[in-house]
Amino acid sequence: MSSTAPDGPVSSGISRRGFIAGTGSVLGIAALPGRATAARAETARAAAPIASGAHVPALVIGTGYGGSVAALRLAQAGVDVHMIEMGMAWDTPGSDGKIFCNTREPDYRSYWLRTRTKAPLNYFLGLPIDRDIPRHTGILDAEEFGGITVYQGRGVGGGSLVNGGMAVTPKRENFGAVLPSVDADEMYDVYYPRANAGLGVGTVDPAWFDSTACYQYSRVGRKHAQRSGFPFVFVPDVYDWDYMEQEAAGTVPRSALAGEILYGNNHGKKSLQQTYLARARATGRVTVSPLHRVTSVAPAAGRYTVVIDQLNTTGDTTAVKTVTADRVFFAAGSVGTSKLLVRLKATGVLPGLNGEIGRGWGDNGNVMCGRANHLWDPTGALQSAIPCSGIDNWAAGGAFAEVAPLPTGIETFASFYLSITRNPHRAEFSWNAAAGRVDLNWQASWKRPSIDMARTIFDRINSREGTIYRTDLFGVYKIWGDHLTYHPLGGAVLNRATDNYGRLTAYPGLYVVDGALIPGNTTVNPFVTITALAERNIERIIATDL
Ligand code: FAE
Repeated sequence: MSSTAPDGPVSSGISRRGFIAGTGSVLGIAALPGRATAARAETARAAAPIASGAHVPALVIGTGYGGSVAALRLAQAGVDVHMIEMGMAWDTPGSDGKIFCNTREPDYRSYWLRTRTKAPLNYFLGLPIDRDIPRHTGILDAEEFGGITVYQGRGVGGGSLVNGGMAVTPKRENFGAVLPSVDADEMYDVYYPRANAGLGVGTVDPAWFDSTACYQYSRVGRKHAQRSGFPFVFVPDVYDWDYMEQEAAGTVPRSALAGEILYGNNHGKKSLQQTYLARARATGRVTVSPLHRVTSVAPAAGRYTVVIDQLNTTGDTTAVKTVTADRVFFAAGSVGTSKLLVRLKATGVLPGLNGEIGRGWGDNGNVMCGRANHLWDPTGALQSAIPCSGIDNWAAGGAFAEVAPLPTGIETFASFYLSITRNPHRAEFSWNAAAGRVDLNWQASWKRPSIDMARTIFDRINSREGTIYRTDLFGVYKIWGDHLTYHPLGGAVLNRATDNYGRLTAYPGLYVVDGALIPGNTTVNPFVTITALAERNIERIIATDL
């Protein structure tokens, strides 16, 4: 599998219909690129990875939400952008003809440089389900710190490659706690709508939801929530809902209905590759270097010197490149950006970064659990891997719970949930000089408040339904999946580590544009807020700094 290959035409692994659907909603709000622009886009796609000695006006570290928004808007403003991405391009099918592997059959494509899978839900019926795999630059990183495993996407598209696509705008009354220094009116009038349009967000058709076998598990979740008096809400998603209906009808290849999610969706999901990044590339001004990892950013005569390792697919460094950039945008995700900035400050490369660097990191209060239903409440052998609903007990109990799938392909009689909770704990990244790495001081016991908040929902449901918690999903007799997060946030918090628009003010031309800006919690799933904040900040930066 050639992993550095540039993007080709729509590959056989992604259906043309799915691709067009994916880009269509975006192209609908943007002018179609003209022939000259399209030709330049082709040139960008064919471009070789960045060369040592190159100079670029804008260098973006990472290709997730923050990076993709920054790249698109800079390019539209006439700035040439080079994006550096440590993960693979994910544009070339493997020997099975598919780009991504299935959640039920993880192979070399599944994990980032591991020799054994580390499934978030790692037991079933009390038995461990992890298996050996070849070490490869796979798509999902399970990065282990002392007290928590942080799951992140690796590749062109960042977290959008592996996530559930749940695209949730926080309730307005909760926004003040999410980003206290940001004008809520502007966000809800301008930037959240812009982000939702750019991401191609949609909601399941309620009539289809009520009739399809693949959301039986969600309907059971609704029944149980409502009988206990909790508000049940539909949750928007970037999955193409028309495509999913066709999957259910058997007229197109299945993705969500074939259990694809954690290791990528071969069809249906509008990842950033199909939305923001497609538009960015169509400008002809954006080039991407996959399998390149930034290791240093240092000031040099009014510019920045950026050191980059080129990787092969077993994770070895095959070349070290040095380039210069007028501006550098840190978009390596909450963990990636925080680790870089903390190390560069502590090792004297960027000593002027302020004391807030590395602080304010939170897990968005993530905690998982399952409930064992009665035999008359089956949740279905066929489950869409894309969640579409939640239980909102934020105001009363500090928890918002996704009704999540267990797409095992067999009837489990289980209801499964990922809760986002108002966990008050915040951790700090620090440089461990002896070990030569960045540590995070999160404590495993800090999940206790999250469990208590999730219990405000599920204790009541269990009591009403006469059901119990599953104890076989996270170990032997272990109820709570409290060892992980999917939603790392913070580490370079807005208006503390940066100014109120993400500028690292000690170093003009350095910016943070990703989830590192958000102080630990978004009350709901985070990527719409990350996208909207990036839209707000880059608009200001383009207007005033360029
Ligand atoms: P992110 O998307 O993580 O992108 C950072 C990129 O930078 C990655 O591609 C990295 O490989 C790359 N990178 C890191 N370090 C370097 C370096 N040194 N040099 C070059 N490249 C580098 O950042 N959120 C939702 O809102 N809804 C969901 O349904 C949802 N489900 C999720 C399910 C899973 C399994 C996971 C893991 C996450 C989920 N999330 C969900 C979280 C969401 O994907 C995440 O908040 C965003 O992706 C974060 O966006 P950023 O732009 O901050």
